[in-house]
Amino acid sequence: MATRGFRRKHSIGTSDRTPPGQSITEGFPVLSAGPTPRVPLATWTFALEDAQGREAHRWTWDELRSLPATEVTVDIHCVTKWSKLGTRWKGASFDTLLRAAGLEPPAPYVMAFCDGGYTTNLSVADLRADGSLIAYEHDGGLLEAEHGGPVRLVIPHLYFWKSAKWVRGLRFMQTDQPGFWESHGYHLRGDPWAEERYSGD
Ligand SMILES: Nc1nc2c(c(=O)[nH]1)N[C@H]1C(S)=C(S)[C@@H](COP(=O)(O)O)O[C@H]1N2
Ligand SMILES: [Mo]
Repeated sequence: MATRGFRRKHSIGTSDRTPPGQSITEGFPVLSAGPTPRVPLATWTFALEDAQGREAHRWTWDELRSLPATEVTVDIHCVTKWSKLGTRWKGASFDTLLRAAGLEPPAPYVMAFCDGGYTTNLSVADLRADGSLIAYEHDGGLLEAEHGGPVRLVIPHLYFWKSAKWVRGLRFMQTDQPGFWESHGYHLRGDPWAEERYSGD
């Protein structure tokens, strides 16, 4: 297995920042399992739910955007083998949400849920990792709908399917349960540096 510091000097489209099997793209491909949902910002909310599905806290669009913001510049890696280096995002960190809600995580995992029905599972530790964000801006402008606007997760140290577009909330879970792609054979965690593409990798 290739390691992070390994340089493939003679291959085009990789660098020491591309995980094994990935190639750099200059574009920004759109990968969606269904149509792009459109939700009016006036009724949009983002919720944290306890393990029983009870709402612990919710933010409107204006409330979310008035929380202390975090900006990150990160590399992203899609399991379909493209990587994009140096992407810029702005949003609220998970710790900012917890602090604003006055909550301690009641369980070690979450299921992210989205408009359109997409779900993906994450650990609280991965949500809290450096670079992870609940993002509403990309590259200096509001997040485009096709890329997950108004709000998406950005979990750059995991394959990009974990970065749920059109995210509407996080439901805490006591145990790690598969989301949409994870129940179709993809890895429960999806670390690109360990090539955790499929369950069993
Ligand atoms: N709600 C939702 N989120 C999603 C997806 C999706 O189909 N629906 N696709 C995932 C996959 S497989 C990838 S690679 C990225 C793609 O994000 P992009 O379209 O902005 O490149 O979003 C992830 N988040
Ligand atoms: Mo993907």
